[in-house]
Amino acid sequence: MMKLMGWAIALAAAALTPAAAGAQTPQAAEPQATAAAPAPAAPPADAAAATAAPAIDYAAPTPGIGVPDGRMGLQDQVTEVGQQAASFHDNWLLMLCVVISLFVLALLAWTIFRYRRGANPTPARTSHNTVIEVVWTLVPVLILVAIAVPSIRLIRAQYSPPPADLTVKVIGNQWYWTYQYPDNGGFEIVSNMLKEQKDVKAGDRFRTDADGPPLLAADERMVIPAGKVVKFIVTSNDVIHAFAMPAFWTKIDANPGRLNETWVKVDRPGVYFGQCSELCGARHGYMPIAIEVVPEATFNAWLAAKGGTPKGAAPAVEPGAPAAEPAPAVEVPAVEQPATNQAATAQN
Ligand SMILES: [Cu+2]
Repeated sequence: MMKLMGWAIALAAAALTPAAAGAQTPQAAEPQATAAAPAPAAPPADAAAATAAPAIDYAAPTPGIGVPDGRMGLQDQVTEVGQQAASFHDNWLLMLCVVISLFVLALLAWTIFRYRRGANPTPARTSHNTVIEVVWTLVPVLILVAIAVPSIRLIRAQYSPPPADLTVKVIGNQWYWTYQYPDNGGFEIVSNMLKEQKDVKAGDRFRTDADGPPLLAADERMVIPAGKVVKFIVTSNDVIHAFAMPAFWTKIDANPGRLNETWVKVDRPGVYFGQCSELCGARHGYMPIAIEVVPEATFNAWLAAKGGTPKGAAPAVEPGAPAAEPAPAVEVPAVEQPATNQAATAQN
């Protein structure tokens, strides 16, 4: 009985592993209290003064959503797959583990007390009991089936994405991320961690609380539209990195020479933070991922500011709709991304 229940628990734990992998260890632990930015929609006031001003007003982080806040357990999930997975983990797997563990503990305690030598001087010589043997075989099988069915359903949801509205190619580099938008003219965003004020030269841009927590804030965020299916093609330029965004239930390796694919659909506008999650060298801990989810009009404005175009811009005029409006006026002129990653070069 014990042995089989042990196997059942081990298998349950194995089934749990992908779920646990989605959880983020809040590595930037100490700054989280200070990361609570005032208002979710407050634009970073000082951004304009910086050398690399973002093309749109970035959202300030919302405490507790998309930002690690030191709590135990999973971050609040903002994708449907993430919500399913978190619920599967919290309400089913974890509960099952607790119930099985308590049951085994109770059996153990009962055996120790009831059948100790003092209370039971002549041990029974029973060696077979058909009913119990059938039960301890069938019950674990049923438990595993009860885990496997929702688990496989979740895997199917994760790996059979709906048709993508947008594709972003995510490339890991030592030690920063680049994001390419092949559907939108193929421009590229270079995203570096924002340093603290004490670590930069006078006049250089540094992190503020509106940018995000220390070690998680990035100078350029990946911007994606809200409510759209976004496909991430993930690869690397050098060593293995991993593209992880805990609030999206997304974690996938970035392998040089290979393309991995994952997808998200986020309805809630805002900024979300993740990190490279594969030990990739000396500055592994300094290549955060910041994703800004914005309404589509803002996304198009951002595209225009980056020199990109909406997907299928020219032919895509819906019948009956007025001629495609030009992207809303953007004050910041379109600036070419520098060919070299100066910030990364400077810090490496
Ligand atoms: Cu990395």
